[in-house]
Amino acid sequence: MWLRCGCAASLRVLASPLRVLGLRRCNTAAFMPESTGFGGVSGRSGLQEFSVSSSESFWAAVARHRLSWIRPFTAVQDCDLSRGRIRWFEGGKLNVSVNCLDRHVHTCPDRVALMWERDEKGSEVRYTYRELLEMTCRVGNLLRRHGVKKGDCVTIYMPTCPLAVASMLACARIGAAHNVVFAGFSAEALAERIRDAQSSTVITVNQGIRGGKILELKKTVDTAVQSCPTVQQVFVAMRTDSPVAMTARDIAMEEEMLKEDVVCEPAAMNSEDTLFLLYTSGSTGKPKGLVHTQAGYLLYAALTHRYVFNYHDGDVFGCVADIGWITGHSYGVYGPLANGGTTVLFESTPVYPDPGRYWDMVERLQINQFYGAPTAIRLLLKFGDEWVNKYDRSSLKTLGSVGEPINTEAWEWYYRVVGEERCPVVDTWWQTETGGICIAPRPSDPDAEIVPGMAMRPFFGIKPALMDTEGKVISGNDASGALCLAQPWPGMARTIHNDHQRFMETYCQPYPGYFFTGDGAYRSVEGYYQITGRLDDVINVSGHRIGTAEIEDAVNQCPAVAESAVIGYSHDIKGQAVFAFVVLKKNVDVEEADLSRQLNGIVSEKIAKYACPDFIQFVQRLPKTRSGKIMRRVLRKVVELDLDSLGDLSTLDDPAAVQEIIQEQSKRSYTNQAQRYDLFAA
Ligand code: 6R9
Repeated sequence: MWLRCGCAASLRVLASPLRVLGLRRCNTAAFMPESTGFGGVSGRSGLQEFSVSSSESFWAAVARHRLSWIRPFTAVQDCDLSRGRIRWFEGGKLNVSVNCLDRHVHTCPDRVALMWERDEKGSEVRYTYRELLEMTCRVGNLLRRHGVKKGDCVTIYMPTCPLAVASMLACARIGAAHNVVFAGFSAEALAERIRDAQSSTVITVNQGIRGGKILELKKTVDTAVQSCPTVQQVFVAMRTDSPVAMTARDIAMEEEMLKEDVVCEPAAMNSEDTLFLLYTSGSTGKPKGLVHTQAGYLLYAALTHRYVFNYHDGDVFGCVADIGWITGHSYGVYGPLANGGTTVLFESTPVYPDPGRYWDMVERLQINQFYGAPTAIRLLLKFGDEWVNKYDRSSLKTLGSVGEPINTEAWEWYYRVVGEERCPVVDTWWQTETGGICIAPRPSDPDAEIVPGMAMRPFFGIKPALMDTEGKVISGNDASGALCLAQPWPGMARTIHNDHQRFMETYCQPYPGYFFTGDGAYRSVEGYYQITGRLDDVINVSGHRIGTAEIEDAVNQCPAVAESAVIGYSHDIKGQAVFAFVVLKKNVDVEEADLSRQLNGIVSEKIAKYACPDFIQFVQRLPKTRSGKIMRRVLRKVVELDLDSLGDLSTLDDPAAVQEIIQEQSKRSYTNQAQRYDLFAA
């Protein structure tokens, strides 16, 4: 049973005067109150220029104004990107949960903080700021009583729900870091993240429920912790009524929470203490635990939430991302709560029980800003406009998109059908590493143009740079290059947990003095940015990052497999899908169909279902360079049937390998195979 303290009251707060004023060129102070101290800065573009050229003054004013400090900071920043040293607001002390809860409880205790859109349609539950604070304090006290200390890292393996949010905030309250692991990850993937984070405490639920299907989360944790010697205790909350087997290590969470006080002394944290780890895929097999710290992260999440989405007091913010991803952290939890907002926690899928789910929810919860992923938009547009038009969407003011490039067709449909051509669509580019949105069409001067499918404008404090193949900055417009960020900003990740060297190699060393994003971008004649995709071996399936090396590692564990090469190819709904080329060991005599099933089983067991190959082609050998590197670039062209641009094959050890694969491909008609769409990955 979910613990709820007190009664739920839904109180919508009146629009602030700011909403009425909007952004006027002449009224910069009404748009951003801090700007009165910026001396002569006017308009959005003036603010952007100031935020980049006088970055210290900008961030100091914003940090003083928007965060509650226990002790003020003494230095705004101490950063050197070339050395991978990133520090903001040092000397300052604060508590993130106080910033997200207590200060709003003082001013508006009965304002709704969370609207939990449960998987079961029409059974939403609201939590006020007072209730969320009480729940957080109980969890904080519970964790403390069970020995969780400042500096520990708690792994959270839960569906998107209020108790997961309270658990995150409780960690922040007592000074522990959290490590939320997406509840779709397998036991092995979970175990790897628990071990790397050295967690001794895990929080989970008996079962999850998504799209009407039961997910045995506690069982997954049981399997995972068998290979995690650090784990001493597992808190188990009850999402469904089904009892689960409890071991000596397990603690019934709600039962124990009831014994705790609703007041919990917040820890005074240094600005640069760790707030959380979040694992994400890179171009090697091992996921990276990116480290985000307290003040800078929270400030950046709050500021972007306020200005990119034009969020105002009283609005209902509907981010449908799972809390297991950075989007769920920054725009499901921290950004909206730091701003005293009302945030929706979406537990279901876009098509459950039918493809009208999102818009039914928009009407029921009166959502003002809707933030979703292109993969879901592409899926829904195939079901037709009726599913959208059935519901009243007049509450909507801004539509957001995140996770991958949004194609023009999906953008147009989102704008025209969902938003009735009234709501700006903000295509927001950012990453787990950046902590918050870095490039988006808004904020901008009022009525400034928005170009479909373009992220367009850098946010305050963000200075993008495009690099050519020689590592030089490209100065002109109408040019493409490797996207870097030329100066530090408070929201950026500080390091990779236990592996600063990898942080340096991945982000700081490719272009010394710059942060390298791993993405390519085009800068238009007008100076707008368009993200063109990853430059490394990371693919993006339904907006979820996955390294080709991670999938290859899993596939190669099958005893019949000698080696494999995994690539991403275009897929009309998922954005990218997974194609695996597999070389079998000699004398293996298994039906290909059986082997394909086996390999899919291994990938879903080692990683997650969404990482399973959509197609597997068994080949005699892989195209390699003379130094033994697999030429994935060539395989990608073959799969995309772009045989005219295979490029330079002269470095190949044996070009006949490519011909063999092409011949093998032409024997099969991949287009006839139904494209599998796995809802769990949606
Ligand atoms: C927030 C998030 C980051 C990678 C990023 C890029 C891709 C995200 C995008 C986008 C084009 C957008 N990406 N947003 N590509 N347009 N609006 O998704 O974080 O899971 O770390 O993924 O996703 O390739 O580098 P994360």
